[in-house]
Amino acid sequence: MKMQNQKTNLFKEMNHMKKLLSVLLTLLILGGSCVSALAIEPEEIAFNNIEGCKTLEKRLYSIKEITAAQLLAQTTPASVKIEVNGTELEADSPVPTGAKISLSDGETTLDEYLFILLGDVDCNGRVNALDARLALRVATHLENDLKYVQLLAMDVDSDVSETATDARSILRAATKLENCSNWLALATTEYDCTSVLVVMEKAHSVPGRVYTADFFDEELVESVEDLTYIDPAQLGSDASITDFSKWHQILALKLKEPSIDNVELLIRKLAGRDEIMSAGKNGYIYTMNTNEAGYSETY
Ligand SMILES: [Ca+2]
Ligand SMILES: [Ca+2]
Repeated sequence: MKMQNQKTNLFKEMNHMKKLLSVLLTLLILGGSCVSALAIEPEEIAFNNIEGCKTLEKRLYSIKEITAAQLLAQTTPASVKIEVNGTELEADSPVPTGAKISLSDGETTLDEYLFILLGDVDCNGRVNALDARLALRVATHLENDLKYVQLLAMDVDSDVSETATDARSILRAATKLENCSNWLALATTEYDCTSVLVVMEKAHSVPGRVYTADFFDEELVESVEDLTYIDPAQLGSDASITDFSKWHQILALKLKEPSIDNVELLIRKLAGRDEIMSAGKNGYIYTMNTNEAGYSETY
């Protein structure tokens, strides 16, 4: 009996030691990851201190032509690699739209950023008249075969569409007529990316009409919220509401997986739809020129 008790005590003791050991190990592991996180926190890397450069999520936007050496010299403390199509960029080469910037601690990759030189549509690291010409061809649908990153470089007013307005701005910037600092501010403005705002065409704007996610895009959209819902009891009491010829239904499409990439993908997918007058980023302030009903259509 005494032996049994001793054994039990020994087991208890061993279990206690095991628990202590596992706690110590956990602390060591946690401590280790804290140390490494502190030492090489990507957010502390000074991209945003580079004049004319700013990040939004994993994109590094620039409005200044910058060489690989200049970018490397100003990016500390992590070690940085700048690649274009898998080849490391020469030090004196201008960093083009589409370059991949990898940050590492010398061994493992910590983070990757996509470089976008706003206005550099042809991806050569310079903004000039050739970019404006290409942009105009895209805006007029003469050119449809651009990579996604080229669209990001062309959309200098950040409305998620590539238009003649963008092309004209790029031409003005290329000829030094336009100060493009607002491009950077627009491109890197953080916004609520949980939903996309949609303004329906009048013919598809019916008070109380319920739209479902699959009407828009069942892969990206989770649910639809009608921001213009009108209480049926109010109908008939207010002439401005019942005059449906001047009425647009405004919807918020909630995304299944909120991200700036998914917001932009959905807006681009909706762009060609006849039922939709416009689709835009949620929370963006923009004004439409369809103010026929006499109310301010500023959101
Ligand atoms: Ca260019
Ligand atoms: Ca645009």
